[in-house]
Amino acid sequence: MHGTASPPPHGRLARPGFDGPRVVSEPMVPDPATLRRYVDRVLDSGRFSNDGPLVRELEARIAARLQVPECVLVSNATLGLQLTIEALGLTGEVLVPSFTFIATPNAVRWQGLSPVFCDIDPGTHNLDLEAAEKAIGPATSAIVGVHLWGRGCRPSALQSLAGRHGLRLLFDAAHGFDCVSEGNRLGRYGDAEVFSLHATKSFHAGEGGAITTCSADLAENLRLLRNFGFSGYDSVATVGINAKLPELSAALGLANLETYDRHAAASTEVHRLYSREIESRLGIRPVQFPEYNHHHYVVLEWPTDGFAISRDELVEALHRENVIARRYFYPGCHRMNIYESASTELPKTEELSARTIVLPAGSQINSADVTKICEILERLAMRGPR
Ligand code: T4K
Repeated sequence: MHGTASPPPHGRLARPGFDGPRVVSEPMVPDPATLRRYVDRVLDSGRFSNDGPLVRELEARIAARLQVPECVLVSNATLGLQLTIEALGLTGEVLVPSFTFIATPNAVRWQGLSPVFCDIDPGTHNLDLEAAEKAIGPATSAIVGVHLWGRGCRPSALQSLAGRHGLRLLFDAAHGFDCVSEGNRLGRYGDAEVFSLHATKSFHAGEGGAITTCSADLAENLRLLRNFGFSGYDSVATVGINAKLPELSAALGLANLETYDRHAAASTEVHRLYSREIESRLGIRPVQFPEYNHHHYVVLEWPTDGFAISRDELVEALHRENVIARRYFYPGCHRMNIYESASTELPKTEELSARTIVLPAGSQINSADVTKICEILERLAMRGPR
C-alpha cells in the first residue's frame, strides 16, 4: 500500500488512504467548449438575469425531458419549496418526513407554518403512509413527500391519501432529477414537485431549483412570486420575492444537460461496482433501487452488530483516510435542536438514521478509487478503528 513493503498502522499517524478528499457528490463538470458556447450567448446578449433566454431554454428542456407541461426555474430548491407553499396558500400544519435534509422542514417553517414530522418506511426510507394518515389533524393543509435518494415516495398512494382528506400535495424531489416512479419520470405528481440543481446533485446548475407542475395557473403564479410579484413595469400582482436563476447558472445547466446521460450511466456503473465489491467483502449490499434511477447515491445501512466497528466510528475512521462519507440524514430533523420536542418519537427514523452511511459516489469517482474505498471499508469492518 502506497509503495511501502508492509501495511501502515491504523492509528492517527498513519498516512491516509487517499492524498485528497473523496467526497459524496463531487460535481459533474461540463465540457469547457460547450459551456463556453452558452456563456458566449450570455455575454453577447448582455442579459444576465430576469427571465432571460437561457433560463427559458433550460425550463423548456427540463419540461420536455421530465414530460411535464410546466417548469419554473428558481435560485435553489429551498426557495422553490417556499414559493410553492406560498403559491398554494398553505396554512397551519404541513406533514413532512423527518428522514430528510433540513431544508424540507425549514422551508415550511420559513413560511410561518408548522412542520409535523412523520415516521418512515425503513424498506424505502420514504414517508410511511399510515404514519402520515395518523398525523393528519384539523390544522393540516398539506403533505410534502420527499423522494429520498431519487426513489419515488409512492406518489399515487400519497395523492389518494391527500385527496381523501382534502389536502394539497407537493414533493421535495431534490434528489429526483430524471428518476422514474410508477412508470413515469418524477415531475408530474401532486400539485408540484421541486428539484434541486445544486452542485452536489446528479444534474446541476451550480445552484438552482426547478419547480415542475401540470398546472399552468400555478406556474404563472410561481413566475410572479420569483420576481417580486411584478406583473408589468409598474404593477405588482402579489407579494413576491427574488428567487430568480441567473443566466450564467442556466448556461451551466444547459451545458451539463448535454452530457448528463453519460454521467448518469457512469454513476450507475459506480453503484454496480460498489454493490459487487461490498457484497463480496462484507456480505451486505448498498440500498438498491429497483425502478430506473440514476444511482447518484450509494447508501449503506450499517449493521448494529457483526462488524468490529460501529457506524459512527466507521465514519470517523473513513474521514481519517480522506474518504468523506456522510451520515445523511442523522439524527432525523425532529431530533435537530431547532425542532426537538420530547413528545415526538419516530423510532424507525431514529433507528435508520443511526445506521446510514453515504459513500463517495457519482460520475466523477473512478473504479480504482471505489475498489480502494471498499478495501478500506473491509479492513475497518474486520479489524476495527485502530
Ligand atoms: N431537500 C432535500 C432532500 C435535499 O437533500 C436538499 C439539498 C434540499 C431539499 C435543498 O436543495 P437546495 O436548496 O440546496 O437546492 C449538501 C447540499 O448543499 C444540499 O444541496 C443537499 N441537499 C445536501 C444533501 O447536501 P451539505 O451541507 O451536506 O454539503 P457540503 O457542502 O458538505 O457538500 C457535500 C460534499 O460535496 C462535500 O464533501 C464537498 C463536495 N462539494 C460540494 C460543493 C458545493 C464539491 O466537491 N464541490 C462543490 O461545489 O449539503
